[in-house]
Amino acid sequence: MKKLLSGLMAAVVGMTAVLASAPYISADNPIVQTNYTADPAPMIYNDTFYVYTSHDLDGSTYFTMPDWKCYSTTDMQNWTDHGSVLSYADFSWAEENTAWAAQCIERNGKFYFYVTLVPAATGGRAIGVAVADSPEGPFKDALGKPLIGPNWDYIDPTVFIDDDGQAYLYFGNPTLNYVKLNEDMISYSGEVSQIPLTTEGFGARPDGDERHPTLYEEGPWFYRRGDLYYMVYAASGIPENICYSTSPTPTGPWTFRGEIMGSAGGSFTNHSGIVDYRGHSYFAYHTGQLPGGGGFTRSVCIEEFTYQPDGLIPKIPQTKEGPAQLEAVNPYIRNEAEKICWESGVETEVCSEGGMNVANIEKGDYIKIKGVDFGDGAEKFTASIASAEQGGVIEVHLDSTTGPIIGVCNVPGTGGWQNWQEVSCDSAGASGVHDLYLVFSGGDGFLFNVDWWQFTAAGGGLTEEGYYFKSTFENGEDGWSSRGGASLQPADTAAYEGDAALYVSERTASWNGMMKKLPTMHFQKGETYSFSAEVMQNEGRISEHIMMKLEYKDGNGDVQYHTIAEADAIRGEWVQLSNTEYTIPADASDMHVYLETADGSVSFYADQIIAAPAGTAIAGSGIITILKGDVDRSGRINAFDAAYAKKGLLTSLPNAIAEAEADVDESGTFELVDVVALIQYVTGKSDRFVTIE
Ligand code: FUB
Repeated sequence: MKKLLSGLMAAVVGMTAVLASAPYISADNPIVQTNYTADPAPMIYNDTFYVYTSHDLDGSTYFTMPDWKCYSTTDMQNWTDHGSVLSYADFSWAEENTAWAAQCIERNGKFYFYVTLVPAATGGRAIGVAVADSPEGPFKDALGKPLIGPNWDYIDPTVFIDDDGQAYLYFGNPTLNYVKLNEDMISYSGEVSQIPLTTEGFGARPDGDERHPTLYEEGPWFYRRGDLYYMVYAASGIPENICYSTSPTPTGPWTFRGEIMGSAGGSFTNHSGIVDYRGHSYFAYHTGQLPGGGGFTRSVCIEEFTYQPDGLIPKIPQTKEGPAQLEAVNPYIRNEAEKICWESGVETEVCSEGGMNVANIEKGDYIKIKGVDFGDGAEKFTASIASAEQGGVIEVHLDSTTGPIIGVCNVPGTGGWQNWQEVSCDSAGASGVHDLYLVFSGGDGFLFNVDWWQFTAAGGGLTEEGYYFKSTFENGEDGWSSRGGASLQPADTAAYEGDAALYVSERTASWNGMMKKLPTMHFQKGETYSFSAEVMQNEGRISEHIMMKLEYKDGNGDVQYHTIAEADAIRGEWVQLSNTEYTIPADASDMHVYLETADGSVSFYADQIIAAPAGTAIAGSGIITILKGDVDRSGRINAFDAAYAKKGLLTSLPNAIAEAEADVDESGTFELVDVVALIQYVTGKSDRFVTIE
């Protein structure tokens, strides 16, 4: 990089002066505003999207970079700041502020962080490796010396573990090099190999020279998708764009595939990373688009994209909005204040309570949290605050810094910037999904710090009976909607409770039925709940199997189905589908509860559908236990049952329960073959219900 810079410093310095006046963009890209971030390295772990970044110091006029930071999200819009996870100072051999691009990868529960540094004793550049037990660190230098180098070319490590377990570490500017890492991930076998930079492999540079024969410049990102290996890299010199090449093997031959992202964006470098998360593909890069931003004060941005059917990557535009939000924020659990979509004026710092807190708050500063689902409404706002000064006020707004105020919380002095205290205020006027703005006001100077915030749902979010919801369909569909085109009609032709039930008809397949979205304010992955529903069918077979199920998206974004409760519904009888200890799968999002039948398309009624805290017993019709052959319900199967069934065939059986018990071949209809099979059984001619057609 030094050689690259030496030839280009004049142009770069001129360019940063222009770039420093980049427009202030109050949008959701760049993803971090509390400090400058560069060289993003995304990593998916434990259903969470982490991004590791390098860190340009404020006001830098060169790559003055002290440490690496870590941010995470599960919704792609609100990012939790995990602070500085590793610094040049953690490497005894490294020169100050030379913490350039890095990448982290997990193997066997350990996290390996490959970094660029300058070895103080020798100069040049080198790749170091640090290890941690958690994605958020603390990371420790694994070797006490460089893993590879020194060599001026050795910057920008990218690491990938192939399906056969072989790990590759690529790196380099302007050469592209790799080593095969050993299984311990902190040593390698063989020599450093150099990839031949051919124009077929890496494109033709119009003004190419011996050192830069192709478009390849630096910042490689290496990964595999299906049978294709991808090398995505900063290209074309100054200003850099992002191009990529593909190969059928991990080490070539490479084929140049073109440009992914153009060079606009207020930074003369770019550096990218690509990952898939919850069924979406994401491209991380950096620009100079924050206030004061430029070529040495960069900021990480993220875009969503879709691979072409042949696996090629489309051109990706830089946007202010970034990716769509994947799930709403639940305001009724503790939310870290450092989980931010956008902020103005604040910073973050290490919190004495663990994690980070928001600090340096002055009047007029604000934090935006995108897409918060208030459900039916909130009644209280609580925050954990600390102030060594006079405190101030948190104004809680919806949708913008001047949008409706849903709470005003006075914050007192607490005697110290880390002396934490909870403050609460009434909240009213929020329901449904809104962006949330915490707007800070008070006197001059720093006001207070915030560690976390949380709302309390109106009425605790529970019905008077202590349920999350109860649907009785007395006045409508109670938030249930059609699944697969079934007709839903609140009807008074049947009811388990009150005067009406929901009549589900015009089903054309067993999966058609009724569904309801589970609000995030109450229903969380991995948590346990009690569910109950009353169902009744009076148009189908003697018995129809009816199920209450959960439809959700798993960690890969794929739709999955999970049974909550099921039962046989005897014609004309209400039956309770109930599970007082149902645990939502640990990777679930976008959850809907629904009712369907195991097969067929019979119409049915549903009533008194309840979701409640785990363990809540819900009184209902229970489940009718059918003992096949026990037609007179005596508890035994004998000649009386055969006689009763025979008579029932000639006249009729008293009810559907008796019919279900007489339907010994489980065909769904009580008929002559059932009576014959029953007689064979009770006379000892067969030890099973054998039907003779
Ligand atoms: O951040 C310092 C250097 O700038 C990186 O190592 C390069 O990839 C470029 O982004």
